[in-house]
Amino acid sequence: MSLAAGTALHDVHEVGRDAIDDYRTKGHTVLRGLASQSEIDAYLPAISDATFRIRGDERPLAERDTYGKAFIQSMNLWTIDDTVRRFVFARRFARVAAELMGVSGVRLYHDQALFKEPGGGLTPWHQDQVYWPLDTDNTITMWMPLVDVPSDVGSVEFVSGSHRSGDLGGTAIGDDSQRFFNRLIAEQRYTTQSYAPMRAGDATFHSGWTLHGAPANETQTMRCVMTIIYFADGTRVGALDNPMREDDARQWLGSRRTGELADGPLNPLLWSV
Ligand SMILES: O=C(O)CCC(=O)C(=O)O
Repeated sequence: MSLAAGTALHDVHEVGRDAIDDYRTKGHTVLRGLASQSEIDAYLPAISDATFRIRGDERPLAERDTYGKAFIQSMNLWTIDDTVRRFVFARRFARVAAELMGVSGVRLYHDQALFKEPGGGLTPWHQDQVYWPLDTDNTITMWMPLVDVPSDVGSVEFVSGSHRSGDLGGTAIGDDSQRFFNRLIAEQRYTTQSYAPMRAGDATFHSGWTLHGAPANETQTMRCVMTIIYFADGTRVGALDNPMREDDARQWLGSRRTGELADGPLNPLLWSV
């Protein structure tokens, strides 16, 4: 498919000081209008098509576990579709990620579509970096809805300041992590924040250690979201100290081992000064 002119997503989107301060203090922030409606219109069909082409679990919602009910999760769509590749390789987005973290370059960890179905369940509380064998705190996810997300559709809720504590000791995403972190949030009197309602093309950014989850989708509309995960250029592979990290190193880091540079064939440099 050929894309209309003006949809290259390589221009500069200025990141205000407030967003940078917010990100560093709270571990999350929002940039409204990072992509325009016409840009979203140009990319949504390809992202949606690729998402369903490699979708894993096709069982009805009622037969899935809590994690399976949370969303349809399809990863590294850029490797199967050239249009999606242009979206994921957008210098506009990668530069924002670098500016928020305060680093001079970012590499791709992986992309993932997260489509919360009508009636889809909550996304249990979790910390992403439990899964990521990256020896840095400079990891960040851009979470961009491709459709408008009213408050009852299940937008991400972030636990402010939780990124500063590193690994909070929870387990992999699921019922146990939901229980564990619900208790921790109450005990520590953490503040949570959601940016709902969101428009298509708005984007939140959260750090790899920021605790987050999302409510269920109580509407009849699919919550189509695309995410891109970046890490600072120069990062080395960290400890492969749980099966998820072993798995991730194999899938996303070209089987690099602890101490080696995280610069596998699936980790292109997407922006540098
Ligand atoms: O989209 C969701 O419901 C959760 C998003 C999430 O966990 C993430 O982007 O890391």
